[in-house]
Amino acid sequence: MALREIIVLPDKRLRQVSDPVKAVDASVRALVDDMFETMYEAPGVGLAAIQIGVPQRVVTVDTAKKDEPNNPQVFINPEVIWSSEEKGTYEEGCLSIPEYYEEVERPARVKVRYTGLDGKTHEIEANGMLATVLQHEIDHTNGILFIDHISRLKRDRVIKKFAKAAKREAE
Ligand code: K1U
Ligand code: ZN
Repeated sequence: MALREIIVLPDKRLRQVSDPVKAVDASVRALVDDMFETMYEAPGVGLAAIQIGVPQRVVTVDTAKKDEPNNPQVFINPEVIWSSEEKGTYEEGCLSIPEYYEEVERPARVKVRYTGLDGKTHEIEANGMLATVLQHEIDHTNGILFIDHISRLKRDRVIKKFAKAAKREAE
């Protein structure tokens, strides 16, 4: 297991569409181990492989509350196959856009098809926090960020702020 660096805005890799995983082999299992270590250390409730610079469609999630035991979940090649008409609003954050939070409206319930670490196809119907985090992470695998779901004014403001910070750091 290894702690990996989380890439942040304006890193262009965050806009990359990740490749499907062809086989769940030892390299995918090692990637998943690194992702959990990185996600728990951050801390975060989800992570997509592209956030550590690996353009593969792999997502880790743990939405367990503080007083509950860990509930690590792995979604390989996840895709939303159904979403509810009903919407829900959550204040989202992103480990790749540190310390920025904004309300985002998304379908309240989704059905997701994915491959598990067992190499088999599974489906899960999610609601609440899990539905939000899954949609946020699947967006990452498609190069979409949660700020793409907010107003242009707010998005431009946050992109500018992170571009400025990166420029300052490079100087
Ligand atoms: O994908 C990511 O950047 C991780 C992100 C997931 C997420 C959070 C909230 C709504 C949608 C998606 C995070 O985990 S940000 C950190 C966070 O929300 C959190 C961290 C510790 C405890 C509880 C929440
Ligand atoms: Zn994110």
